[in-house]
Amino acid sequence: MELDAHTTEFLRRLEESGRTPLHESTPEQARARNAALTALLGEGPRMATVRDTHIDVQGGSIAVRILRPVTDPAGVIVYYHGGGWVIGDLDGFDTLARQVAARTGCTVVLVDYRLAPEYPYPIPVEDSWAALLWVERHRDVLAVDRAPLIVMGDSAGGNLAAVITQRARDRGGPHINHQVLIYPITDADFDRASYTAAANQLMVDRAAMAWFFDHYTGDRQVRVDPAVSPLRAQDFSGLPSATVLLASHDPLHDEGRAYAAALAAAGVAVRIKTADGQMHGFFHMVGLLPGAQRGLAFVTEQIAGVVSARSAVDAVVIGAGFSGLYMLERLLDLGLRVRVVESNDDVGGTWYRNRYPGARCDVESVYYSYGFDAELEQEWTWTERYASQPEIHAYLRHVADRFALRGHITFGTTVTAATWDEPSGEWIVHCDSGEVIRCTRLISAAGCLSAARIPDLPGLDDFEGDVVHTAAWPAEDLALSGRRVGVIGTGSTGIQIIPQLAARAERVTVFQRTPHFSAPAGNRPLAADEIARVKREYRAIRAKCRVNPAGTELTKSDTTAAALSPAEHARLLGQKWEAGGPGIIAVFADVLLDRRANHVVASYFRQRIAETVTDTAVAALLTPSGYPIGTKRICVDTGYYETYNRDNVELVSVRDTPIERVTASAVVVDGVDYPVDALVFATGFDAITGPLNRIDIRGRAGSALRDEWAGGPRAYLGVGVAGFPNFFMITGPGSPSVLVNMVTAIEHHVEFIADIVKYQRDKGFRTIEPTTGAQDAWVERVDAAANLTLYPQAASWYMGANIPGKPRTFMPFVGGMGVFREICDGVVADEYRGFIADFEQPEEGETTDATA
Ligand code: NA7
Repeated sequence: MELDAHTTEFLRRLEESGRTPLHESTPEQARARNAALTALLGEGPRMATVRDTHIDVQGGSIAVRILRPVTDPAGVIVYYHGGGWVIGDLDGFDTLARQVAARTGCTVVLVDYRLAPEYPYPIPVEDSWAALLWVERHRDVLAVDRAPLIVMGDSAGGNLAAVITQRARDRGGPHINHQVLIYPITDADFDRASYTAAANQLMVDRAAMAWFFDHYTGDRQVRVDPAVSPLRAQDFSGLPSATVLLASHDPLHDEGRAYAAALAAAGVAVRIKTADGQMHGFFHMVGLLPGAQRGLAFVTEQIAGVVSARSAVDAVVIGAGFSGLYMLERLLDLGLRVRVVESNDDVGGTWYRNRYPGARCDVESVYYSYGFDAELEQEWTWTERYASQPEIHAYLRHVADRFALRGHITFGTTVTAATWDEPSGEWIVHCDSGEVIRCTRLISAAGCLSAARIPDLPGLDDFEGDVVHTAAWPAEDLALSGRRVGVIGTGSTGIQIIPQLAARAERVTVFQRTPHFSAPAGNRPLAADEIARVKREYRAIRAKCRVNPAGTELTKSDTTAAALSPAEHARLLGQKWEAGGPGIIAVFADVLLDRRANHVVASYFRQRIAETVTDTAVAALLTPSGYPIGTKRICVDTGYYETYNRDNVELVSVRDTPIERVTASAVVVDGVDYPVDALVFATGFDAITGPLNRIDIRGRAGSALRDEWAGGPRAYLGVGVAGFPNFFMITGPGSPSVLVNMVTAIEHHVEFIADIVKYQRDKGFRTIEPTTGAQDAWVERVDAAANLTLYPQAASWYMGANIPGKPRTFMPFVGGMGVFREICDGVVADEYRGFIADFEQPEEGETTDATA
């Protein structure tokens, strides 16, 4: 990442003016130069009053400046300025303090603690503490009686803010509601990577930091005391929530990140952001560096969120997988107070629960990852073409830690019901823990494939062995060695797990209802040069993913099968088969549109199965028929068909003779007992609607979502439902979701939702939801689009056909990612066409169109 162009120019001019490096200056010279620089900052916003006063401290007195905004103060911020404990004063931070006061509506108290080397450690800490106690004692004079108390500081001021926040906790008060740390000094360690990086030696460099420390405290023993290096504290629990803003080009970057991580690990809610292309000191240069405005906007949004706190939160997000984590990140960015409720005891969602042997993604890892943060994609390195479950889970854990998200997530808790409460304009969310949370917005990030399903087989309760669904695989793994394992289900999951089970168990009996089409995955380690290419071009690759139909870098073929000869068919199919992966289904433009094209591809697969499986009767059973290829999700495998050539693997067809029953030790099919010690259910999910229907969601007038959807799901753009105000779904029914790269689809919907929430807030709309008319038209369009394809011809989970009694409708939107994005962009450009919004609690029949 490049240094911001304005900063580069600023530093160039500074160089031209012939400045002496800080560490070669005397404190007096440094202070004089700093005063000259801060004189350039211009005036801040007008305040109701600005008053300087002196407060008594041990051995003297210090000045404080009280900046009161024009509105009634919503809170009070005690601000400790930066300057390495050696430089900085009230005037130099006046502009910044005014900006903070005006943007947050809080009174800001700027503290002029005494400076080193004349007043070394611990004097600045004691002065800062005295100022905090003074503010607490003068709440009435400051007109902030019960308002939130926030401490804030940058650099050395961030250090003081962190130190006194720890002290306030340890001494039982004053009660601090929030801490804001701008590139804080948290540790006296000059050897972290960001400290030594050449690119970070800018206005404040490693030598300058050493100079500051030497003036503050020469005693190296003292420097490791938490009152100098707060990162060295033993315990971070019980500290107030924190906003941490760092700069990318800053020696202090890593220790700021480490401090945020320590807080988050102790369960403190932390909001952290690294300002790209910015250097140490950028934050208070409002008026000089545009980056300072952006930093200010981020920080003051967070503070505004704290001071507007009521008992309710602004949003509850259900689920902490790919979608929940990113939704949380975006909403926190808007300064919202968010609670994520997650059933599992860790982040990851689908990628937490599906930890069965062989679990792996069927979208290439370099695409199946977040594209919203350029730093994240540079720092994470995928090791294989298709990532395994442990690697994806590790990635999501990394994301949660990197963006300090854990503090906002309640783990091990399931949302059971959510009811719209008209008088308060809030959702009342019930959890299985008994907790009830009120929120203004309810967002489902519950996933498309999270409601796992075990079919109702007669006698299953009598079975004495282990019964495991692949999506609830035991953390301690399943004992396989020397055991006979029965597997039910041969979809993507069955096809992944069966070769693994065959290699480890004594015997595997596969009960197959429908054979699926499977292509070789072609998985392999990623080479260093491939990774380098991707990282170099990542921004452009992500741009393609956003507009390409499948949400990956790959485009669809524009040649139909009819336009090619049989020899060309064979050649292209051979190439795709060798390359591996699900891309073979897009070999011709019309595979999913034209029966003949589809037949060409299906025949090729059938031929490969016949060539691979040695027993012709088994090969015949494994050969799919009766539905077009691709209309049930295409599977990818590693050695699946070869597995049936092993002696310890047996295939039992249950297509014509379904499983009769299960006994204590066997599965019975057509009167024959197949003895098993463990039963593995790879029987799939109540897809897309299942996770939502498991929750009793009730919208206006108590109407239940389950009832509204009894005849099939009805939603607008897969994101909202008429009659369910302020309710949003990430990749809900009627969006591309499972037909494209899920992560691209998730990022798009999350961003759409974040934008609509911001729009709603900016306009002051109390509620927003789709109109019935727009929803009906969209449902019709989704249906019509599906009917142009061969998809509805298969009894697939896309159709709801795998769940007895579930209505048969094709649930995802088949138009592809790019088309869907364009449609959504059009809706936004038309001021959220198809949504209605209310300003106030609506009287009967009274609504306001969002476009009004
Ligand atoms: P799928 O694709 O829904 O596969 C489930 C399998 O279980 C499938 O073969 C089903 O046969 C079979 N099944 C379900 N119920 C029964 C009963 N009662 N008896 C016998 N066989 C049964 O789930 P997966 O977990 O494999 O994959 C889901 C998605 O996750 C996948 O598409 C990827 O996107 C990732 P059926 O085909 O219904 O006849």
